[in-house]
Amino acid sequence: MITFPEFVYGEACCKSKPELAALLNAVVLSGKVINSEIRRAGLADLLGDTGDQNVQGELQTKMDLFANDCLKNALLNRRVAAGYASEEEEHIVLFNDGLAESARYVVLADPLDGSSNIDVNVTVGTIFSVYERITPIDSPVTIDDFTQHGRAQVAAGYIIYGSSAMLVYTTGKGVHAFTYDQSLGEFFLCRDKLQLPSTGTTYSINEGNMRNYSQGIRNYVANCQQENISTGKPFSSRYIGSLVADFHRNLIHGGIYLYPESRIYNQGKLRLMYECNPMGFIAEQASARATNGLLSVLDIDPDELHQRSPFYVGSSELIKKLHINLVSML
Ligand code: P6P
Repeated sequence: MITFPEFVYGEACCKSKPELAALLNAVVLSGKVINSEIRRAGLADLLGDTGDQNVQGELQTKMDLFANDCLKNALLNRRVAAGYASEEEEHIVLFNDGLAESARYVVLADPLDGSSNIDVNVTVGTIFSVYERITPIDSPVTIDDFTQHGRAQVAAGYIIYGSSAMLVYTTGKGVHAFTYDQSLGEFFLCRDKLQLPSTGTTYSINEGNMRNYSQGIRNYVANCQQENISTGKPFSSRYIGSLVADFHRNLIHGGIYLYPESRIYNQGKLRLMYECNPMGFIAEQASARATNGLLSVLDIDPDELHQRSPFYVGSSELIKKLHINLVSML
């Protein structure tokens, strides 16, 4: 029974970077608090919307704001990060008290991915991404610290608030999973060096938007619905409306998640810096793939903090077949 702190401080890369281990512990602490509030949201007047919109023009739920403040304050109060950016913050947040500016890392997050599902008790999650700042220590962070290539991430992960709460993360040395024991208030290691199966028979896409997708996407989905040569069965369609939940299922059983560009979202809906890149880092560390239909999302040159990207993530064989469909329609 290894706890998360024991595991992360024992990781080679964290032995040389204790501040990174401390930062990840702060993220996990906020996950424990968010988990607790989610499970009592209906009793704590935390369901529903705030009536405001975030920078994305999406309705902000009360839990979006709670999760964002929880994560931001956990990082600021421990001075383990020099700055923060998230789906719920229009601009980067500078932690500009003296001690925080000496921190080496910045954190980007989707504090509560899939939050529109909260009111109907469907799984949601916190997605986080960590970079070493590129601006001088002891100076205020700038946007350049937050728009680095996805390959520059030093850590990424998610906390999924499902039938059980789980933490999945990587620091570039494999993907490790922990299950939360509510009675002990601790995350315990349940799987290390997780590998996402190279193939699978599940696809996740919002089929209600099918008319808005490219012919290549429609051809790929049609192929999934045909009898699978090796299994003699068609794929199963599973779409939860929560990236973390769909990704986590595919991490365990194999499968593919697709959020293509469309007439509604001409650059795709998901945000590159705090949804695609962290999930892409985890995917590649688990021998899977995460692309925008052409190249790994980790190789996309970021232009701005909240930019969107088409996003395809999952089993390497399924992504390869998708690319064949997309290229054949160019
Ligand atoms: P749609 C949640 O808002 C999210 O970012 C992902 O978690 C989820 O997979 C997707 O958007 C759902 O979007 O347009 O299908 O409702």
